[in-house]
Amino acid sequence: MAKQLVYSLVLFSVLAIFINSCSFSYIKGEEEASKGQASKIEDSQSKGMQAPPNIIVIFADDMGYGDVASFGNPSIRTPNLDRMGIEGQRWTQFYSADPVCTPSRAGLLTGRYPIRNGMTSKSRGVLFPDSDGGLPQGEITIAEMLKQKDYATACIGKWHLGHLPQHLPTTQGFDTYFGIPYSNDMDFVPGSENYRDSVIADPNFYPKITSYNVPLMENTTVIERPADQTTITKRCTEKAVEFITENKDNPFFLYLPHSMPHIPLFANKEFYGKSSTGHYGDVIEEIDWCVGQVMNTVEDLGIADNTLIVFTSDNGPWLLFQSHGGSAGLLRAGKGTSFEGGQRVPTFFWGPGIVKQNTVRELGSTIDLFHTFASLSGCTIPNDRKMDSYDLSGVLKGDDIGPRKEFYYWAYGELIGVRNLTHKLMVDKREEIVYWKKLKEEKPYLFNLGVDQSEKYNLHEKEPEKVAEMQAMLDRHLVDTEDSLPDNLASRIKK
Ligand SMILES: [Ca+2]
Repeated sequence: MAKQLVYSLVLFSVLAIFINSCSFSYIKGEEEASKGQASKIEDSQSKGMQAPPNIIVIFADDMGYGDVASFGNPSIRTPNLDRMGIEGQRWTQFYSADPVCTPSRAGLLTGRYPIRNGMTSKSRGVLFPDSDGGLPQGEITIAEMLKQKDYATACIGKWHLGHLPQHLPTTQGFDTYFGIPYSNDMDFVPGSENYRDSVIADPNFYPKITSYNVPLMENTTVIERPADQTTITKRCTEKAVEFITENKDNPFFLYLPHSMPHIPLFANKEFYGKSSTGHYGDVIEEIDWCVGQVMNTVEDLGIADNTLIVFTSDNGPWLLFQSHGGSAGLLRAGKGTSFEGGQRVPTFFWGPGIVKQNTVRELGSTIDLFHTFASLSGCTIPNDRKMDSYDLSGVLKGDDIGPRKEFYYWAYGELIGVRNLTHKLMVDKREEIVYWKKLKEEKPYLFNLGVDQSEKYNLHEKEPEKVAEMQAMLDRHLVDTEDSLPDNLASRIKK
């Protein structure tokens, strides 16, 4: 018995020494790793690694794929946008998150399909002045994400994610806000001229500012009503230049969503009547001027090497307004539809120290800006929710091929279609111009976008296996979005 006790004690001591030495070496390993990390940080500091990059997103409203010279427009002059593509990257297969304003913006800012945050609806396409909803506070925007690295943040332009105080940009991570809180055609004054009828009667029709009683806001205060829309692009540009200049010494995020070229079209007097393509051309040329002002400012301040500028559009052209509605170029249909013209948008990335010159034919989406900016800035993306965002930074730097291999087309709270690298399946049909009218054809469309960019040839009958494969993708995505937030667009302010 005593022998057994001594034996057990010896065994216990040996075991204890062994365990102790293991944990010691484990702790030592950790210490060495942390020493290594510290020396890496010191190395990067001594090598003068750059601070997180400044990020600027210029977001047009209803600007089509075919409205930029380097995307094929033969008449509109867009030298600054074209320069972004020549020196940086022009993306030919880049998608807005949705074919209409509000959901598109929700997708861009949160890195999630708008269905996930309840920002697409079967009953109302977008938010209106009588809406009481907005982007839920629980959503994390790019501006909030970048606060991990103390970015200064500003939203300058059209918000359209809720105009009530509890939904304004200043509640969603933006330090400051200047612009109009919803679309520039809202608050229509009864008795004013009907825009569409007027344009059809006379393409040179010029609207009155007073026909739209839209407020102009600074932070949470209305400073002008109706907003003088003839100077809206100019004033937003001036505010943008001011913000960039004030923050040249610290990382900043500027979100610059112009309210143009959404109708009613207004251009500043320096641009009005100056293009060869009517009011629409005037407006695009003014937006291009804005792009030039922003690029010149970062160059003049000496911060171009650590600044990324992105230009894209929230959805395709509003074809309902004919010559005031822009062009999707070779793509089919426009705003409101899930054809390519509705969501494939002209997109550029520019930043001499970040972006490697290229024409990029990979898939990308405004939804991917979230993850891309997180990666470039060293911020983390949320891990407590489903994200749909891909990191495009490797493509921007010229190191990687595109990580996005599929894109889902949502509209009006419904899943309309999906594309992969070559094919696209659309299971819901709507009229191409009057896009809110559903068509009663039962057979879906299958297009091979690899060879048929204009979606002319329906392969549904010819390729049933491909239809089944892509239908399975839609089915899986529907299951994956079953836990989405409820509709945040439908409810109205009670009167
Ligand atoms: Ca829009």
